[in-house]
Amino acid sequence: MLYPVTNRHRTVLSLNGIWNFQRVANDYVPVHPLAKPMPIGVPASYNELFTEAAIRDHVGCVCYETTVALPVSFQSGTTRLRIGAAGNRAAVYADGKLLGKHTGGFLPIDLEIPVAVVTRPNVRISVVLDNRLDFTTLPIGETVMENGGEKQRINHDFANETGIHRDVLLYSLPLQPIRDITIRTNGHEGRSTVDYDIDSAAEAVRVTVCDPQGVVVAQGAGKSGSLFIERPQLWDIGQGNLYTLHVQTDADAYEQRFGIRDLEVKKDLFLLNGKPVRFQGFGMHEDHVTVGKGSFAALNVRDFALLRWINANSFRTSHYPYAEEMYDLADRFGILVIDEIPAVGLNFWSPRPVFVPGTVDDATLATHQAQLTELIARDKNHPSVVMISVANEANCQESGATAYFKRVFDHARALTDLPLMIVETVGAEANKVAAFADVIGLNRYIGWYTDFADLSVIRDRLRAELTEYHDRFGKPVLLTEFGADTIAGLHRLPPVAFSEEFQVEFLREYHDAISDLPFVIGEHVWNFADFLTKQGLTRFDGNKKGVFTRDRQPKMAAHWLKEAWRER
Ligand code: BDP
Repeated sequence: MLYPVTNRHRTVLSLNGIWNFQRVANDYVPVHPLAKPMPIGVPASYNELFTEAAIRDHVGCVCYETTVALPVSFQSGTTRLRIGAAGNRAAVYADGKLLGKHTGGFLPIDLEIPVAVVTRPNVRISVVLDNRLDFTTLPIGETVMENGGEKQRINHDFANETGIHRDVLLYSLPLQPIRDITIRTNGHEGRSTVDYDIDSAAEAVRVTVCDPQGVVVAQGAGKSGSLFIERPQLWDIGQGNLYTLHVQTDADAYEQRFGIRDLEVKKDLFLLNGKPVRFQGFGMHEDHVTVGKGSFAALNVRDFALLRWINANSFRTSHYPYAEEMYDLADRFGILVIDEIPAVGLNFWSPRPVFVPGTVDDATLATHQAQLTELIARDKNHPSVVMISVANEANCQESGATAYFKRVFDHARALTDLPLMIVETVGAEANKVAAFADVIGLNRYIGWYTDFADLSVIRDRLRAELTEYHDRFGKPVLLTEFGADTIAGLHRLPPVAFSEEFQVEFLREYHDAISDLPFVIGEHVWNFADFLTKQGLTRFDGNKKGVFTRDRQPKMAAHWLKEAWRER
């Protein structure tokens, strides 16, 4: 699926801005315009925009609505509507008639608008969103009746914010469009191969490759083929060298960026262009004050400015695919991305096991596989995406997890050559799944959730647990999470838990403990920034493990990390 662009053959219209909004019944169909709408900003989560707790905590459906007059020029081809993400389930209507439905709040909804609709002078677009989670959604969750109303039982540590979270774009395609482009490269310094595959309605396809400076370096013809590039400028950490494949037919044109790089997991190492990578960075969240999970170019630029300032080289899109614009920036800056799908919360549903019929079963698996398919199709041409994470902290000790994850990994491997990771929390001995992965991610909170505030136990226990994973599975291990909640501005000497001083000591203990373990390929601090969660006794206005505050200002730990990561 190609990202919408404007060029001589294609036009994009943004529908971002003020829409109408209303909470609606769960069986609502927008036959008529909303009766009592209030204005709302798109994109953004609705939860933090208003003053009423009832809106913030609403469980069930809401409707977003806008009216658009389409230009006559849209009538000559195909018109599509694309919402970067909205969820958790979405149903999109034009003048009350269903255009299509989508499940999953973190991947695009892309629907064709019928000609009969495009030719009308005005079209009322309605987007009905349902935020209720169940065992067929990802993340999984439960909606239960409690105190006379529907309540969400969520099992992941970020707020289930809802809304139209990413850009809403109407775009036109020519009658014979280029539908998709797939590029695969291997990046050797002498000579590189660029294999391309183009799905085009028009037969005669011409391709040209320009190097990062815009100089033509290869040309070809046909819907698929291989091009050779001498002495390529490799895409690498901090080197966002981007080539462009210009695809041209008589009816359409598209410019697809790509990078030339080589990835390999070999024994204990993760190799990029033949060199071992030491990941240093964060698990992040798409989460900002007021706009919640809404994606904005300026906020994304700020996050990258901070990532670069702190000398991070990578991040994991915990716990769901991010807006595509984030990957574009990662491509440009040479930042490595571990692309995670929203398979989170598949754990701790005690006392009952999770991987059993009626809980996480074939219906969940179908969603899991479908989202992997959509994610890989969306992100396949981004050089920054170097690994796919298929789940976070699932109950991998359960016997039912083996068959489930075998099918998850088989599915992903059939679609991508990228290394696959699973992020674990269970101990190595009990783990029945990690053998399927190329890289094992391990989350650890020694000295926080266990042996609270005792820093002395971290070093030996962490080293032992990482070593056990390596000994048992013989794979590289990435420390994917470690962190301590920290209230910005709270200073204590000697350090106490929740103070900025404690966070520095805590992170330093982990950082030092792994520094000489050759099979540990890096560390991702939890979390880049403070973020909103559901309310809870252990959550003081959200999760405070950020090294930046929610409004992206540094805590002491950020200054320490900047120095620690400078040396490498
Ligand atoms: C880990 C989860 C992460 C949480 C973190 C925490 O993977 O989503 O936010 O714990 O408790 O288990 O801070």
